[in-house]
Amino acid sequence: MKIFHNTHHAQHAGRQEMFRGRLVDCHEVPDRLRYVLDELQRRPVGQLQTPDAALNVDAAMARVHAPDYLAFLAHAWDDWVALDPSNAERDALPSVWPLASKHGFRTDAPPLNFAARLGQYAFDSGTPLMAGSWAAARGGAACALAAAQAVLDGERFAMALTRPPGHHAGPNYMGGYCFINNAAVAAQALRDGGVQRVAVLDVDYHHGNGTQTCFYERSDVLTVSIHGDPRTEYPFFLGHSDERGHGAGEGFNLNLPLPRGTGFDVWWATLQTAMQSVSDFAPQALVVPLGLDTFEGDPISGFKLRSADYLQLGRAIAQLGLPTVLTFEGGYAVAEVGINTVNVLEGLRG
Ligand code: Q9C
Ligand code: ZN
Repeated sequence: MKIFHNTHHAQHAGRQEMFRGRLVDCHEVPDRLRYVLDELQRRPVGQLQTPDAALNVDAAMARVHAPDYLAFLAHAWDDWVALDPSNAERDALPSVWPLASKHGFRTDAPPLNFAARLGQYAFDSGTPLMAGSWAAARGGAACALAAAQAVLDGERFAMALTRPPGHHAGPNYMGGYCFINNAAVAAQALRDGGVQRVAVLDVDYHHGNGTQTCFYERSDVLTVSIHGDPRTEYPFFLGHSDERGHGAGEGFNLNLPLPRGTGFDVWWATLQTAMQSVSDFAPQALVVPLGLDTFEGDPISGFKLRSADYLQLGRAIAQLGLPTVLTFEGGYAVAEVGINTVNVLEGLRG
């Protein structure tokens, strides 16, 4: 198994996120990835490497994200500091949004004001943007592309071990700690490399709204997600079971929401349903957005998986018998995220 880690990740280190009317310390912190790397030192389950610098990461991101969104991200920090030099000491957080055009707000007259532009491209105020966010997010896309390329070259398993995470980022928006959708970049790179059908099996606690949206009208990429019920859980506005895809994509999206508090037995039974739908689709490759925030000790989530359960998850993924790319998504019980992640990888090896 090849594990591509993002050497730029720590340049993205948000200070605070908006939560219940005040700023609280960020949950999505550089230590998350450091703990995984530490555990990989103890249990070297794969070959740790960095992506080949020759990979065309900008082209791969452009296959998933809108050009204006990518241009916004690339220049956002400079624009923020240009507003006021003292902004350099503060992260940029959105504070005003156009909602959807059905509410009467216009999206055909793009604003020039930076706060408005940030709001146009973000769906929450929990995703701070700072000087190194673009370098970190772009470095993560390189990991996703490298992992997809490794699988195209015959590797059975490859992982993009990166942060910030990606599965909440849509074609033209950020949110949920995500900027670039690494899982979507990997899935599209597999398609572009000649794989006819790709399945995405998202096991993060939160619905993979960004990935779902990227492929919602397509029949060549099946998206399946097991997650906390959006009626009570983030991201709230997507992830219901009646979202089955649209147009050519109808029948190629499956959401399996579960109530907050769900334990391993019910989660495991739901995983079997998810895996059956993947098998029925007969894909030639799999992408797993791997969130470890289903863990019982997670500070912002509500499922009750235990560390040993992640070995089982790894074994189950391996049993699908598919060339597989994993992307590192959520998981905020920092002290255990390394053990839980490497348990999945150990389980993959059978
Ligand atoms: N203060 C991922 O797991 N905020 N994103 C929830 C907690 C958003 C999670 C409120 C959670 C986003 C990749
Ligand atoms: Zn999550």
